[in-house]
Amino acid sequence: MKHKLVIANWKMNGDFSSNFSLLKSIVAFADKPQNTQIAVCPPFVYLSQVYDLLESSPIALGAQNVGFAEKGAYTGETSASMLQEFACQYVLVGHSERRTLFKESDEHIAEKIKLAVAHNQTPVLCIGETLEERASNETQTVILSQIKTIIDKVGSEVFKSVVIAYEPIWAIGTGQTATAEQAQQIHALIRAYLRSLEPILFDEMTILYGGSVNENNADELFAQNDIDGFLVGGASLKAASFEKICFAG
Ligand code: G2H
Repeated sequence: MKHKLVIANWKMNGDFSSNFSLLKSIVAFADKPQNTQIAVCPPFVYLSQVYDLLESSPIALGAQNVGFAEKGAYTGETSASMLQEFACQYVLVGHSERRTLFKESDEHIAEKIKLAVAHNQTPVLCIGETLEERASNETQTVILSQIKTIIDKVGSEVFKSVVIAYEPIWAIGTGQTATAEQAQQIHALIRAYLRSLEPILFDEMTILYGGSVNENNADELFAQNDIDGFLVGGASLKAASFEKICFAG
């Protein structure tokens, strides 16, 4: 049975009360799905609450973002060393919402990855193509160039610690999921490309799928050879849906 990683990306949702109920449900089933690591990425202000509630559970804590500098005058930012104090194990970087809405550049993404790795966190690098790029047959070029750009900036030794999340932008929060075949095709492409670059260092890299994953499509997606798990947004806010996704396969 292949190992599975399922990361809940709560985005800008939640409050003390709903976080409490949701986590209570997740903690109750978290040790049951076999070979599965579950992680939860709440908004920053709830890291402390979630850290306390996850104590002694097998669920890992993650952050939705991290600052691109170690410390200093960066109003509104949170550093990798601060996240380390909450034992954050995963950090999302380069999510399309951050690239698009907050103009996050490849330079910043690379710095975030370096800092996260230096603080023992696993960066989850999100990549994906737009609908227009897919329509004009540019998906492969776009995806591979997003990966190569970051490898060139951080170096292979750092990049080997990255988890990749393939999230076609047209499938994010739209209810329109890539078919299992479409997702597998890109995951296989990514894996082959990584192995061609660094056969040993990149051999075991984890590649997640994200974009409208739900309780109905998770089984078929996870059955694909090169899909190692999921980055889940909307469906991670509903305990019953998230549970089925964690048990997928
Ligand atoms: C993609 C995904 C999680 P959703 O952004 O990162 O969100 O599952 O709501 O499409």
